[in-house]
Amino acid sequence: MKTLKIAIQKSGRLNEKSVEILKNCGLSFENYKSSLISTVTNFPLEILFLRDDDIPEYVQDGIADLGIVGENVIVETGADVSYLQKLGFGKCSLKIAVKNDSDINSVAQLDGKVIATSYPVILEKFLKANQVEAQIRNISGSVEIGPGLGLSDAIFDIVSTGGTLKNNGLRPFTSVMDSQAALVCTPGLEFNTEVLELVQRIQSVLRART
Ligand code: PRT
Ligand code: ZN
Repeated sequence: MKTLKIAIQKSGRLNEKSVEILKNCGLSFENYKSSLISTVTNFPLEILFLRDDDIPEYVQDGIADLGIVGENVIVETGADVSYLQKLGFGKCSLKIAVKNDSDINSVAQLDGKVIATSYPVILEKFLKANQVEAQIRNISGSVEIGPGLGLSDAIFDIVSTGGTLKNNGLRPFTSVMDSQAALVCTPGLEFNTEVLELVQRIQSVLRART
């Protein structure tokens, strides 16, 4: 029997819920803050703790067989992975927002404007689909600060409660995609016996919640 590897976020918004769902599946493992790998003692599985950005490519390349990561990160990296199950946590939307007093109210009005984002791939696809030519400014964090500093006319970022936008004097005007954490696997592993067993256990944990 092959020991599978599952990649989950080491720390951040998805870490706790990822660990929780695996434990609720009856998997027994140590979860030390400092360890990057943990062996499940009652199932042929190892858990790799990684930066979320690296998970889609690790799964695509088969370095990890499975992964738990936000759909937004999968789409942004363009990794070729197979979706097994949406997990119902880490829910958010990717939205375009402008300053409260901006006169931009439609996607077409973004033409010729500067948009700051950490998700340039998703944004570029969206703009292309809408035949809008805007300049994308790739920023790795604190994107919401851009319009206030005159760095950009708009931002494209993750929104969950909307509190951060509000606190920075921004209003969202269009939603590009919804996202949540998903269980994915390397293409071709969908019907592996242990993968199927794990998916079944996760589905019964999810069913018990509703
Ligand atoms: O260190 P590592 O690279 O692993 O983590 P990270 O810092 O890149 O990601 P992390 O932990 O912040 O987020 C992991 C995933 O959680 C994201 O890829 C999304 O799939 C999901 N998620 C859900 C969110 C949010 N909700 C969210 N609100 N990711 C980020 N945010 C940010 C948002 O950009 C905003 O700046 O949180 C801020 C607060 O949001 P509001 O709207 O609630 O104010
Ligand atoms: Zn990240």
